Amino acid sequence: MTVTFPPGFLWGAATAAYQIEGAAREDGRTPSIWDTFCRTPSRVLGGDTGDTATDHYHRRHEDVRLMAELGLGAYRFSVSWPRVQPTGRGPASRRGLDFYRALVDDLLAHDIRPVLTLYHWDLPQELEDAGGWPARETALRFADYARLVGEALGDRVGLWTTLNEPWCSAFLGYASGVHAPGRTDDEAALRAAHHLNLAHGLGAQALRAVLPATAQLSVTLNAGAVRARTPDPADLDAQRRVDALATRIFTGPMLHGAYPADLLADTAGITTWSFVHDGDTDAIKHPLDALGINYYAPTVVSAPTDNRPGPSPWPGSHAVVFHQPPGKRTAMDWAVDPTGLYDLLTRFTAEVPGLPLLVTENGAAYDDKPDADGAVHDPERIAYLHAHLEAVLRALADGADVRGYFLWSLLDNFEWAYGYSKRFGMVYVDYATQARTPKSSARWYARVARTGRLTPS
Ligand code: IFM
Repeated sequence: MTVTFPPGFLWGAATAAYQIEGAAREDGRTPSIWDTFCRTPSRVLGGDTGDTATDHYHRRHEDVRLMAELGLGAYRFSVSWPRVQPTGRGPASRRGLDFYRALVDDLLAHDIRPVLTLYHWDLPQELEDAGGWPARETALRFADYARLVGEALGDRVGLWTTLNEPWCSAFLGYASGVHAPGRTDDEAALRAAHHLNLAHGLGAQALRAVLPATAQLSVTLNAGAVRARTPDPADLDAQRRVDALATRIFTGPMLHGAYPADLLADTAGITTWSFVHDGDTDAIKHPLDALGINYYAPTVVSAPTDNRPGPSPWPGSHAVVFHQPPGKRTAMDWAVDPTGLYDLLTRFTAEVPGLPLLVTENGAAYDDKPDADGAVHDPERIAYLHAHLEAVLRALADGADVRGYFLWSLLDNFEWAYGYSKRFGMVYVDYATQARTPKSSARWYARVARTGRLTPS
């Protein structure tokens, strides 16, 4: 099997605004749902907030220099909606946009390709107060926001992503409530999923109208690599149900122009889907230039042996039981299993031939600590990345059209409900001093990116 990636393969790292920027109250930024959620007792471990995060807002230069030193060819970041359109409506904030203009200029000056995500979970609180993603209006607001950012940065950003992991926004945010805004209402979660889909379609349309013809549009999904625990038909049915809620609820309308019939049937006891208006699915199926896949671990399911009521991110999930796969785990307690990545890449190549794929996130949290000399050795992360890049190579060898790989994450950062307790970065951040120390995985990844070859650690 080849150990060399194709020429032009994009090597990058990814971050998200709320997880790294800090400067939560500067230059006119208003609270997002995550600012509010962090201030709600018991929602985020240790009461952590993104107020300061990794202070990237003030350390942008240093961080871009670090990326250049690590030889990254691309950087995937997200724009903070409440920073560039503070009330979620109306005109853009010049100061907010200036930050991203300067960031992109810095990246381009270092030959690093900017890959911009419009929405990585930080909905302006004012829009949540007006109904949030369960309200149709939010999708219209998103299209407006997309146009503002497109007009401001279209001359210098070539690859655009509408949404990051809409599954998390809809189901963790509105069904299980473990993410902002913390609601637990299955019907609202399904509405949210539809309005996120609509936001994607309308946002893509708005971007297309203002971007140069060469600009590329994409969306990033954390498509589930869902497996049945046994080949028993009841377990296979559990797999089908979860696949519908994890993946096909988004890929159905986005890639094929319709919601899957089995999803509509499975959720008939929760909603009539009357919030899907005529013409919505046509709008959602906007032509894309790439599909972003985020992958961390597979999901293993079986048919129920008992009922487990209570808030869950899977509406109707009493019909499914979730299992921990055997084997190694990361600090998130997620299984290390690269075959899930291979499965997703080959699945989408078969499902949507001709649509290029990007691995827009992949990585692992471990309990990294500096040694006595201040160095941070993370051999487990290197092993994780190595195994997953091998899976990408296998998928490429089997015909998958994978154009790039973005390591999650450039820096240790705010890991949502886990606060700062989980470290995903290839660069260690000392939160007391904000000092950045590349871990051994960063050196290893830099070598892979430079040579395009996978070498043993
Ligand atoms: O940190 C998150 C990121 O924001 C979205 N994808 C998964 C990562 C790890 O949990």
